[in-house]
Amino acid sequence: MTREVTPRAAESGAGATDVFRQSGKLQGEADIPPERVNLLAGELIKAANDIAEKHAVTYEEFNILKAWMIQVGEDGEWPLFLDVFLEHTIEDVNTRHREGTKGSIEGPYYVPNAPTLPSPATLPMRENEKGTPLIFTGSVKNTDGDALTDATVEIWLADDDGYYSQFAPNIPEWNLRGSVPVDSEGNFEIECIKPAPYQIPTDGATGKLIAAADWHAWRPAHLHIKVSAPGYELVTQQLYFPGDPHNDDDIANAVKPELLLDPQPNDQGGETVVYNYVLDAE
Ligand code: MBD
Ligand code: FE
Repeated sequence: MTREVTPRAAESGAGATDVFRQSGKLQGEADIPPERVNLLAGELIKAANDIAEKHAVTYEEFNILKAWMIQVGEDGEWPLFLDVFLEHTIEDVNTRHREGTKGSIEGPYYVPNAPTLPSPATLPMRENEKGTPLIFTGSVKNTDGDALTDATVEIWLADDDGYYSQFAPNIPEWNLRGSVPVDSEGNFEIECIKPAPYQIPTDGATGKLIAAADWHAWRPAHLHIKVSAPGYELVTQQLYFPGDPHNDDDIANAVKPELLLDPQPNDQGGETVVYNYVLDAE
């Protein structure tokens, strides 16, 4: 997949909208029963009316809301907006039953079918890719402690400037993205860089709302991971680094204490992080 992209929010938003449309996530759409639509849409509309009543929303505010919602669509930022402000709760209620490893939100910048790189793997990177070299290593087991030797660890991360390949210009297609089957013992090792803190696009409709409300647009530095194995629940996750000022103040509310890494200096001049996964059976 090749897409013309520039660093403007509308282009990264349009990219995220394209990726969502192609993702197959809408397959079950027609199956949501009317009772459920009535309940959810009804309560959402009631909540909006309650807010309008409680705060005596003016016509000026109502019209700005309309214009802003039109702009979110034009900028292609509904995936971004919903993943930042709502996905954390969706993720939480859908993974509460798990005994195994905690997940986190997927966000708008996952692209399926990244190149397969057997462990130990080095992610696709540019010559002189900026950032501290990072070795991410660990194991994948089930809740009984058995190694899952047919597991796959997918990983994607922003570069040192906070840009994701395929959503910003002039970055090789699969830069800092890969799909790593574990070794015969269920272990993996992935070499990449330590990601930088990430600011969500400020020039699109989502950024305009953030500025207008006097919020900030930052997410802490994070790795995105998906760990899968046949017969087990997919873990979609993010991992974070201690000391990041936005770990306690993530615009997307997606940090959990279980997702903080403990980086150690390694003898290659970079850092090593270890994370061991436990998957729940389906
Ligand atoms: C990201 O990189 C991200 O992970 C989320 C959840 C939202 C916007 C950008
Ligand atoms: Fe991200």
